[in-house]
Amino acid sequence: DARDAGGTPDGSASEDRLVGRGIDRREDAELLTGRATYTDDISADAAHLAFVRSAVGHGRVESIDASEAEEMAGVLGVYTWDDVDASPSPGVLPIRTESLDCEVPGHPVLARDRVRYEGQPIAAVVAEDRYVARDAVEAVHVEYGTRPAVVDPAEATEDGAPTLYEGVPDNVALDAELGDETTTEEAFAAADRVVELDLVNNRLVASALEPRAALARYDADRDYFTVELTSQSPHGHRRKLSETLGLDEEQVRVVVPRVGGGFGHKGHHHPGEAMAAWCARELDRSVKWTATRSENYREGAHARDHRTTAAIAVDDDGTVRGLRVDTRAAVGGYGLGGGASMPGWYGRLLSSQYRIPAIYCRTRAVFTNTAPVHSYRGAGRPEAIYVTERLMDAAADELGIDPVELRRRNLIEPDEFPYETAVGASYDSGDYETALDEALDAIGYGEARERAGEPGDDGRYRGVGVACFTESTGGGFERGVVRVRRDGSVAVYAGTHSHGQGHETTYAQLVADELGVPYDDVEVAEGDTDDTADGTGTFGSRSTITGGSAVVESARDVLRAARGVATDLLGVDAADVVSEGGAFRVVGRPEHSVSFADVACAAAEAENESGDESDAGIAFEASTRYEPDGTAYAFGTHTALVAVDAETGAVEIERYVAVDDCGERVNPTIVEGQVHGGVAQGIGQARSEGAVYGDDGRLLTDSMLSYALPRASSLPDIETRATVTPSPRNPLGVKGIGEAGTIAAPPTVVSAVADALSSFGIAHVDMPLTEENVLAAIREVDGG
Ligand code: MCN
Repeated sequence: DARDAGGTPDGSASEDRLVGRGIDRREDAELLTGRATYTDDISADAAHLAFVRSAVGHGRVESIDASEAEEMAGVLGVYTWDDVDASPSPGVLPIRTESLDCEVPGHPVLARDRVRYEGQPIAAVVAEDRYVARDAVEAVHVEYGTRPAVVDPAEATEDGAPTLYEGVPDNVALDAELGDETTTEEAFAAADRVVELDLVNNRLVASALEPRAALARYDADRDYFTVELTSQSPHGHRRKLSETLGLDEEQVRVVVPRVGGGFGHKGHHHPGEAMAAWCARELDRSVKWTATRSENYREGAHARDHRTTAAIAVDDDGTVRGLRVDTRAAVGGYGLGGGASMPGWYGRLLSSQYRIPAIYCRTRAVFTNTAPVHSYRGAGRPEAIYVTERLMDAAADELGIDPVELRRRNLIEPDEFPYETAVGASYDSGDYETALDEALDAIGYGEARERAGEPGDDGRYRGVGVACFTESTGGGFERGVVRVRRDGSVAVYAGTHSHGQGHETTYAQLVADELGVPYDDVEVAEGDTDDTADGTGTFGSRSTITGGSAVVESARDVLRAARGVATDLLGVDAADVVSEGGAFRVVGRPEHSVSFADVACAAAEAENESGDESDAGIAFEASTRYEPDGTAYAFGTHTALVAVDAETGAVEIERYVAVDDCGERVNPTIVEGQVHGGVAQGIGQARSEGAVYGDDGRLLTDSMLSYALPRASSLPDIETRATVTPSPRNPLGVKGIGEAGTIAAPPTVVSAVADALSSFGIAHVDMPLTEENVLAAIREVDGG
């Protein structure tokens, strides 16, 4: 049992509990040795789907000539919108257009007559194998009436900008407000100083190891689809697929095998999945689609891409009086959840860790001739924290107050929780100053501050950066099922779906503790819509809070039922029975006991006698639909030391310290791994990543040669520490951790680089901090 071996108790775990131990992830052996089955590994004698994609960023499709492709040996079909239109399927991806301020027709699975981003699917080709399919794609000839494109969300709202939809002259899909404009104006008028910043939050694309893929099978007799695909949300995908295909959800089963990373973009519904299913029905044959790496970059979905003008109102003593934020965020050619849900996930986090009495945020979600924008690890929260933290540094600079001191003066205090922010967030719990001090202590802030802004012996300028953050985690409902078989083994099912997070390990820790059974007796399965009646999925660092609590509640129900059976078997009063160490014992008579497995066997026998065959072999089962009692707000402080070469613009991160608080930690090693991954991605955004479009809407960064992921050599050792402030809003006291690193790292690194360049009079440099961009910033203040 992992209680005796393999675990590395970190001091917070009690002797016999698994929760709190850094047990090795049980899924890793399979993942690391290449034995895991991913969607593309399943062949099922499938035909292959590939797409003819728009070669232009904006235009009309004048003609499509597929005759040459149709004649090619091995080609089974070439389809355009007219074919989809003539079928019973609506063929339009459900992208919550109803939540937008304007009427737009939605994202057709194949272009109707207009293309609004380079890479938009125009025709679908199905062939016997993937090579023939790709050759046939090359043989389809499309003529375009090219239109001027607009790719920058700020430019898209200016007069005279090209428009994507006739009925939306300013390209604004959604114009939303949060906070109180009048109070904020009053706060600004009364403040000693106002500091303003223009900020760019660069456009990112998830670079998961596994590109998106789908394998659809169709059973004509039952009019029933089974779709295996790469998803973070099996039930979400079932709902969206059924809407796109015009089916009842009962006609679709979604099965999600191993997923090689998601980072947000596998929660989004892409044309490829829907068309694989549509073609499977059309051809009465299994059809598989696997995106190439370039296709992944072309229609991502993408994320971030904000242009923001923000201001902070402060008094000379460092008291923050207000924030004013005006953001234009790209949603791409077709309005999507990521853009449209921005006021909630973005604006609502702007108060960060601070007591800010007045905040006003205007957010415009803007159509641009770019790939659909959805979410990327953090989804709105990194953008918000970036704004607030950059403003804190700018205000400190203006006031001549140490940036840490300015933050400290405005922190919400531990006894102020629950705390309502000016943008309507209700923070559950926090001890911000302790985490801040831990970070400062770890990095040696005092000494670092003394060296900051000055060239060292090697001629490079040192800087220290700090960012404090909060993060909304959890939300919505989740389903958790616990089933005990007659041999006492336990199967756990949840509506979430791990795509790298380690749920198989952490859910097993939770359930084994509740039931008091050996860890190895608990199996965890996710990803089959047949296993749980409903479910929400894995995103927004919600799984532990919602899925973890759901399986724990079910385990508690199971334990109650088992205790009843044990009481009967032991022939004593219920009050005299305790469960411990995988057995039920009579109080005061420890030798008088019955094992969990014997109880399960007895319960299964009784079930058999009742004659219900569907339950054969099942001793106990409980299913819980759990919804937390409000959002849990994780938090922390990250800090970094950098060295900047002012001759070349090269940035080196010399040290990086992350102090995170995600409440009780189920598995501190997994938590640490999540922080490492998130920080690596956050550093990627800060230093090198960015999807770049030409003015004509052509994507210039369509491969890993041009989209610069961080490499091991550009990452520092990531030092992690933790504080533990439980959340009162769920039974586990947990908060999420999956996205903390991507939220904290960008402002931390930019803060450190700006600090290093302070003697040049530089207060801010936009991401990514490539050598080119850093040099340009130095040259600009140097007067060229
Ligand atoms: N955990 C814990 N104690 C806590 C909180 C979490 O032990 N207090 C553990 C959990 O049990 C789980 C892991 O840490 O095994 C992450 O849990 P949680 O914070 O609840 O987040 P989710 O499982 O919901 O994961 C979502 C989050 C998001 S939104 C993205 S994007 C993301 C991420 O997780 N994408 C990832 N981490 C990723 N990690 C990998 N390897 N690959 C991705 O695509």
